[in-house]
Amino acid sequence: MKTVFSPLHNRRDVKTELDGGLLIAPHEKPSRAETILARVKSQALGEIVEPEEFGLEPIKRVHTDNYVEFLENCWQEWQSDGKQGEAIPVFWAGRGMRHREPKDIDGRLGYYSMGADTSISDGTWEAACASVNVALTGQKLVAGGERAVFALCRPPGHHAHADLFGGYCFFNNAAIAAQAFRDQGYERVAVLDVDFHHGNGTQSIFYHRNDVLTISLHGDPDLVFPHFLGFEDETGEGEGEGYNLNIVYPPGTPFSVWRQGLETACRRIADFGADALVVPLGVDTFEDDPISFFKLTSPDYLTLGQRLAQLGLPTLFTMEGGYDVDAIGVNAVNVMQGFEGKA
Ligand code: OKS
Ligand code: MG
Ligand code: ZN
Repeated sequence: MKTVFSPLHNRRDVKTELDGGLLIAPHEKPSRAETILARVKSQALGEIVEPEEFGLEPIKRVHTDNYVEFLENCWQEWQSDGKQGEAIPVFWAGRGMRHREPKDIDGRLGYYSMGADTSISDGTWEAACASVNVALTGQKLVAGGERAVFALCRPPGHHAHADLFGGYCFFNNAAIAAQAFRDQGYERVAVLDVDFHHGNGTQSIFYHRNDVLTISLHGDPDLVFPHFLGFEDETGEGEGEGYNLNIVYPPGTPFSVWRQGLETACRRIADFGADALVVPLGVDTFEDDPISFFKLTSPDYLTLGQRLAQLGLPTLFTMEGGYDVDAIGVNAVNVMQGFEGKA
């Protein structure tokens, strides 16, 4: 299997994550991608290709013009304003207030975000664009006949809405790739999000549509991020009714339970008659993940890959979460090797 990788991911290297009242060293750090890449190489998974440049047009099929413009200029505006640290949103439009974009950078940061966990600094824009190019290059390779491709995206994307960043995400790589499949004539695209967290951005982007089926397996949002979306009664709206599926699990969930939801998801994708599959892949479902609460083990990722391959679909994997850096390479590449038949 080919892997798409851009060294530009390392331009995303913030020093702060607001967590538990402290500015900690971010969980979402450059060594994550480098460790996965090293495992791709040591396992000789396949060719490693650099992304092509696709520009902003495919991004704007999913994200709003104003949001894209905000992200491009945010760091410059923050600095021009004389701020000392990294750009962190601290104000939001609460209930009863106006959802209206103000001029001030503090106001705009709140308007375009869902949390204060994701700081912005120099290089965030460049890395986020490179991450989209990684996903779109993978999509192009799959559309060109590759059975499956691993888009080693960083920063991740599945929390990003059409006009919101947060949860370490800026552009929704998986949604942009799914839309690219649609724009190239694929009629029905399935997105199966196996990251520990709800794929709220992807759900939101396609919530009113029946041409992209969105499914996410995740930790109960009553207990974990994103807190305000991802419940099982969210099934889609309008034309999209019945085309969103959330499968929610409690703390301590082992693979034996998690895989039952995977089975439900795979049957739904087969019924849907998908002609392409995008898999936002997080390995923060791992038992030793520092911020999550599922109990998957390294061999379980081989089984996951095997089951996804049985769908028989052209498949694009986009890398999402996973914060036990010691295990992230083995776990992510195990999915690819399981897909290719390794037991
Ligand atoms: C804040 C924790 C915020 C969780 C962000 C989730 C990132 C992720 N301390 N998404 O898939 O892995
Ligand atoms: Mg998920
Ligand atoms: Zn995650």
